[in-house]
Amino acid sequence: AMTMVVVASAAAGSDPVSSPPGTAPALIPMPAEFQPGQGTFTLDAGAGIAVPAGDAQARQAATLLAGMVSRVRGLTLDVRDGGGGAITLALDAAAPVAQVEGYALAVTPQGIRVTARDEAGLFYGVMSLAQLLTPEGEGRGPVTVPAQEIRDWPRFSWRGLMLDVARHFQPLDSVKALVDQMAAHKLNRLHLHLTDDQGWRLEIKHYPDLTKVGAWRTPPTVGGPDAPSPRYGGFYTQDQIRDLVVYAAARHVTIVPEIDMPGHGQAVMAAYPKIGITGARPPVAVDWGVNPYLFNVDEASFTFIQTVLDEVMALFPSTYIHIGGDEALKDEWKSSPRVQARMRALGLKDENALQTWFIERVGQYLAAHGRRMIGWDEILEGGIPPTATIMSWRGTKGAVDAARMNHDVILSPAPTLYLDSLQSRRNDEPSGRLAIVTLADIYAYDALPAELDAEQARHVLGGQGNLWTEYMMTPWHVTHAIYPRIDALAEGLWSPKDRRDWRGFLGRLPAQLARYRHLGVDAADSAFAVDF
Ligand code: TNX
Repeated sequence: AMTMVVVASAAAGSDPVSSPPGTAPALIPMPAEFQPGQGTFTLDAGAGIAVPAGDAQARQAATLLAGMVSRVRGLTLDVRDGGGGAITLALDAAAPVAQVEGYALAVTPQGIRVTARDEAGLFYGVMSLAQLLTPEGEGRGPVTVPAQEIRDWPRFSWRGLMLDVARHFQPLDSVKALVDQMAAHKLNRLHLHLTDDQGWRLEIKHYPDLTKVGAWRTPPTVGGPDAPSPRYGGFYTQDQIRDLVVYAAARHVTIVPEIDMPGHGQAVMAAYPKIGITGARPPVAVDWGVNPYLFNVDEASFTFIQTVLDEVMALFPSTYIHIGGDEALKDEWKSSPRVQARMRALGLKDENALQTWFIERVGQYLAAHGRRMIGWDEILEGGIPPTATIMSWRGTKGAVDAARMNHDVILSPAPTLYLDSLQSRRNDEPSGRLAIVTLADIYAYDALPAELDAEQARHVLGGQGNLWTEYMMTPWHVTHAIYPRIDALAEGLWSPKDRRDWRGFLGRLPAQLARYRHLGVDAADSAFAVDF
């Protein structure tokens, strides 16, 4: 009878318990360590969150916590600069968790305390607390949390997501909403694929036609009363990017820009044909695939690239700048006498070697400005450019090879980490890449290739889910592709391997899905229309 009463009161939504006492907390991603304590703590409306006096970053974290708890549970918390509160955030060089980005979260009958040695750690402790305070159940009001201590830190430093804003432009507000959810999932790198054959999405002051011409194309459908306007596309102004970078930094997310070269450059050639090989002006591409247009390898082309990168570096503080390097068909280089002459003058044996030379020249330019270059694994084909960090998408071989050559690598293999893949065979599954990648597939993925030894494994920075948007015209479709698969991705990139537990993860998901409902995130229900 006792049990019945407890269950009934939780179902009625009053004072729910964030997880059964003594059991691991219902967090996604699962924390590294957990110790149950004695008793519980109940947080009531109006309770204070005390942040270190004058610490703007911690104050921001506390404000986000208060916002989430208010939206999901209707519980108002009061952020206090210095002083006391039921919740205390403390930055402390002697905090129990020494790992970078780590934190300790202690719940006692007297209150809740989050401590960390760095701001990112404090932020992630606060994000965990936001989940503890928004347990499963639709109730509003006070929350009871069992006494416990969580000690947590990330497995990988690069916990990424890529959004292709080139194939279909994605509005700034949707990008910010993604940043919010990445932060809540302890993901920390948003790679924006800003340029491709179908569009150039970043204002560049020196080359206004990149966005005046290159950001627009013929709409995907023509005719009918609902036909979109004849100019289809969009771009981010430099002011918008500055705003986004600050917004993301406050959530410990670094925006990593990608400017794709020497292939995927049709929108560049549409704006500035001289940067290409033939000098002819193509239209901005309206369909998908791998197109022939390549950047030239002459000095005018490098002046263009360097000038663009100067503006990119001024806008994006990220140490890493992605220069693409994928799917560059070499036919245009092969058939250009001037490119062939240059290749011979440089003593390069073929077009793959020329690509490596080209990429390395860009890498040197970035290095001279204190930045580091990332490229897709195709840049290995002519020998690895010395300054490159490799992001491998054609399986994991590129990453394994590069790590063995002492280069840093990031794993984002297709199809498993390709979020444009379908997630069910249900007949209302929105279109996507044909492979079916279920929640379970992503959950099972391990970003550390088993064939690397311990020394080589140190070069694995982490992993990344990639969302290409050939099929994703609307923010709704993007949202559908990302959620809830982002939960599986985040647990794989944050939690220790031995803490991963698929059934346990499924048990923790309903609370997350309820948060999505409250926050207006339209997660894919078809993710569950498969046999796990
Ligand atoms: C391959 S992954 C591409 C993209 C496509 C994607 C579709 C990579 C570096 N290149 O251009 O959008 O497949 O899934």
